[in-house]
Amino acid sequence: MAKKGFSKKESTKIIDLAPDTEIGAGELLTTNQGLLINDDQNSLKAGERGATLLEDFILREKITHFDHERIPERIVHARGSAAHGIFQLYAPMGKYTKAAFLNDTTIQTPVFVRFSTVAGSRGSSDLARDVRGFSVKFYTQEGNYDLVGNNMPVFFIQDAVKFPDLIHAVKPEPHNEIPQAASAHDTFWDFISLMPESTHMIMWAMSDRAIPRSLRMMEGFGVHTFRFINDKNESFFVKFHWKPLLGVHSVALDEAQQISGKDPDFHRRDLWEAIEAGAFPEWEFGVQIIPEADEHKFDFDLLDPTKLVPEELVPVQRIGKMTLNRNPDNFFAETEQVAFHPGHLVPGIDFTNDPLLQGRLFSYTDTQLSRLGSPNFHEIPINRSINTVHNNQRDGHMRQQINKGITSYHPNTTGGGCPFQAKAADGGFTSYTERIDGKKIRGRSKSFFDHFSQATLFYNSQSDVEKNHMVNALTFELGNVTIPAIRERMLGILSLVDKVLAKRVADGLGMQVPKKPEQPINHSIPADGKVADYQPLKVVPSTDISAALSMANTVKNTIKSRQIAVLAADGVDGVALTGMKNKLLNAGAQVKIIAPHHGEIKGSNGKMIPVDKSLLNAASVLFDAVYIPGGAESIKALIAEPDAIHFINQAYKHCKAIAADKESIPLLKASYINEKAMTEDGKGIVTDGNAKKFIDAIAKHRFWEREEESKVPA
Ligand code: HDE
Repeated sequence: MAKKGFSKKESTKIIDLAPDTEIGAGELLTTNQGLLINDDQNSLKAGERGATLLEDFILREKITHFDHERIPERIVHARGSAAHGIFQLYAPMGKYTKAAFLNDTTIQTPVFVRFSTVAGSRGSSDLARDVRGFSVKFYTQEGNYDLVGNNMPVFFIQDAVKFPDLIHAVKPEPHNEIPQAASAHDTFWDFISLMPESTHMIMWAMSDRAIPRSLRMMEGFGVHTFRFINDKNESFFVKFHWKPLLGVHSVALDEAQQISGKDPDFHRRDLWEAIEAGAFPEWEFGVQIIPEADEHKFDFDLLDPTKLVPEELVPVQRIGKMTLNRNPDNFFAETEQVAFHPGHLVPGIDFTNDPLLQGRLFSYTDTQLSRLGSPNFHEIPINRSINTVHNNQRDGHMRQQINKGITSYHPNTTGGGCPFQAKAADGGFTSYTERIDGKKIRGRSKSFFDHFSQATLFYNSQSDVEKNHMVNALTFELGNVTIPAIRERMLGILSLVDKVLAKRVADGLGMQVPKKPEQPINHSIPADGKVADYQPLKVVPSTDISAALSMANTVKNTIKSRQIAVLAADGVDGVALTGMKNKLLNAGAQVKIIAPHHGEIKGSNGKMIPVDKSLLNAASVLFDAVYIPGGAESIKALIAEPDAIHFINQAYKHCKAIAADKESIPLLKASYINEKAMTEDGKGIVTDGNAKKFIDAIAKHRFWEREEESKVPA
């Protein structure tokens, strides 16, 4: 029987129950058979200096278990971090979907969310230029629903059959396994330059969206068009969105590269620490709903995963909020063993025929079998449904459930007919009765043939700064390509997106944009095979610019959970330091005192101030902003400290808010900060120690316009 729903209290209980905790933890050491162990320091030997005995079953058990500790990492999305939380609906969605968790505003649905990079291995850097996975498992009363999305709303390819090629091309090259977690190499760009359908996604991947400031500051997208079904069996197309309440923010490319060295766990740590500090990340759940009748009203195909639905055409309705409020207890048990699958559905949500989505529906269970090693992966605590599971599936590796009785088939009389099929009144999943008429073909609809107009829409929607960053990213990536013909082909493709973009990248590469771009091969061969139809179509999009595509228009009203560095040395103005620190803390930021050495520093008022990190352990790229309190002695010491100069200089180069007291201005000058920026308003440099101005500046995230003038030697 399906449970009726969960009160706030009950759902909390459920979160606490999963995963299983160690029983008797903290008591005496035992073997896996429960035998008490008296000596865990020495193996069993033939005499004090003798050989180890094969009969040492305690040693063998321990080492054997150790030998088998690793399971295969995910073939894609291997590097990930996750957290528990809850989802709460704002208003019932019964008009569109019968999904129970989207109809009851009184329940809190437990969720487990895993964020990931795609290309790198499990130990790779968080800051790689890459798409981020955004997978949400909703533990609903009707079974688990997985929304396995990304932080970009489109994808590289239109058909699942190309996925292994895409991934082979982006992964480290097979002869020398270089480069790790990077797309800046020959095979990736060779593939892309021959795949015009990837152009729109390439614009996203070369934008700053691919180097997020935090996993908490990313949007999420279901990518494919899905279906909602209501209790009258009416269907609506739906696109899913996650909108972060902290806004969508990124770091600078140079910064990302440096963070990869200074703290490759930057995103993982940031997520963990924010949750530990009670700064729970929040996203609103958004839907774009399109009536069935409007399926063909767009200048693109809703089934084409290389297209988005501009918010100007169909607004995003925010229907609920997800809050991540608990870190996992054990990385392996939860984050590593969680098994997502776009085919984990609940009644009221269904697929469309998007050919990329259709292929995914096969892949995920298949990969769980190889990674987790058994069809019983649903019994691992993190994967368990909170609704009771009853069926006639039996046995298999590591079966946990002990099924009682003699009945493992249906129909039966031996088990009284149980488990019964659910009757309509009980709920249950029914696929949408979509009408399908067609010939069996291997081909693609002509409505998938436009590969450039939304790439241009994305590019045109970016601010000037964002465009500059895309030019830099493309110049960097193609600069790492060693085969000139690949670069040239890519310049040809870029010229079909925007001529200026192509020219700027070409200038950076010291090349010419090809006068006649090599006609991109269109892999979308239509069923009728007419050669003239092979070429990409150029559609004029119904909107020139979409504001939602630019991060420049994101929320910039909070400094909650931002990391602020305070640079200080002995003799610092302790009163100013404490005053600013308290104001920043009150506004929700995290503040770290950084000094030339660990331990404590002595304030000018004689009070000792604890140091959080030394300049050796800290780095400017790990902070959002920097404050330099006055105190003549402290400033003198910091001016003589190259690491302090470098710290401020980098914060300036990366366009971060900087605040200094009047007395600290000589240190700013010594750090090569453009004096104009120090005096002009709106450049993010506060020189009078005013906390309010500083807080407003940090909330703006970055002063990218400083980039042009801040040619500094950091
Ligand atoms: Fe995945 N993808 N994918 N993918 N994907 C996997 O499943 C696959 C695609 C996405 O945090 C794998 O358990 C195919 C699009 C995320 O555990 C695998 C195709 C989108 C995650 C797989 C796609 C995604 C995965 C690897 C083309 C965005 C991480 C390990 C048809 C909508 C889930 C695993 C986690 C993981 C296959 C395309 C998102 C191999 C065949 C498009 C977020 O099954």
